[in-house]
Amino acid sequence: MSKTEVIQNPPIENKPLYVPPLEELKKVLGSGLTSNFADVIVEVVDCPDLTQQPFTLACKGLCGKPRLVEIGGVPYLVPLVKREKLYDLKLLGNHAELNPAFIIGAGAGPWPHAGVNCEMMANMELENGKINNQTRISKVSEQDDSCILEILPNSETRCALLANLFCCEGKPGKVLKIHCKKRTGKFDFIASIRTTLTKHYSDKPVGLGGTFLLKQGKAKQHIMPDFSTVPLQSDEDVEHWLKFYNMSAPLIAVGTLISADPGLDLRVQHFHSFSHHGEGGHYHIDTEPDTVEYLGYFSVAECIYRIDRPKETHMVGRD
Ligand SMILES: *[C@@H]1O[C@H](CO)[C@@H](O)[C@H](O)[C@H]1NC(C)=O
Ligand SMILES: CC(=O)N[C@H]1CO[C@H](CO)[C@@H](O)[C@@H]1O
Ligand SMILES: [Zn+2]
Repeated sequence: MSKTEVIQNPPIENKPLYVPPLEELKKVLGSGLTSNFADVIVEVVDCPDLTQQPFTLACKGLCGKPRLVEIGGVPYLVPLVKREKLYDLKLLGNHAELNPAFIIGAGAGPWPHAGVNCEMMANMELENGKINNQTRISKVSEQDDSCILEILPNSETRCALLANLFCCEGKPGKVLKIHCKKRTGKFDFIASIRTTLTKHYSDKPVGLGGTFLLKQGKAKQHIMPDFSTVPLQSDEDVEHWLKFYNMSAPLIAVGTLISADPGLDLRVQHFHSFSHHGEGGHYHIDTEPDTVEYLGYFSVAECIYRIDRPKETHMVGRD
């Protein structure tokens, strides 16, 4: 029998991250990203009101105690699902010591709500127990394999198995604005930011969280179908099991990246995107590099909370 109670007191580890000045990041990324994009503009700006179009997030800004939170991990999904790994993002305000808490990012959605395994694009605000939930889930249609995107009700704040979240107080403030057009290299938008940071800061962990808009073009994205009943043993098994789509701009992506793993068994980048035209899923890369355009806003996280880290781990399925 599968249990559907959430884990109330998961083990939590906490580590500080390296926080370079925004002006330094502007220089490092402004030059580094040109190896992957033809047009690159990186600026330090006041965060625009992200509740407005085109971002439509639950809070205005990415500032105030910025932090990364990674929950669980792929080892709870692969080779076989551990259904008891169910978490409540409502408890995250306490776990990550934030109130109010703006929570955005990528994870596995609440299968007890959806009836099946699903993707989650977390996008919510918690304040004194009050919830403004704009979180989406996407799942694979059992009729025709098409994408079904839904907004979760305020009463549903659970997620399952794994999540990479950026949390802060949702306040205005200075952020990094990254605007790139025309991809000339092999890296996706987030991998090009991450690898640029790794090259410059080597083993000092720099963590960014926030949002980006795929303004133009399409993106290769996946949605997890319902849990596999046969064990998934390799990256190839996982690829065959996942459903892939070419999803259209505009896509609004939320998630996190980190330049180096400070010994916490992390997923180093993870973004999910949603839209207002019924599509959403796990972002891999744009598919029309000549015309692609990205606009992102990011904050630098001061620390990372690692919640319920898997004891038995592996590197399968982390792409
Ligand atoms: C997505 O588009 C690419 C060409 O840009 C094509 O090769 C690929 O098969 C498409 N994938 C899906 C899942 O439709
Ligand atoms: C689907 C749903 O319940 N959405 C709600 C999310 O929260 C806002 C603000 O509390 C409500 O207006 C939405 O109806
Ligand atoms: Zn994902």
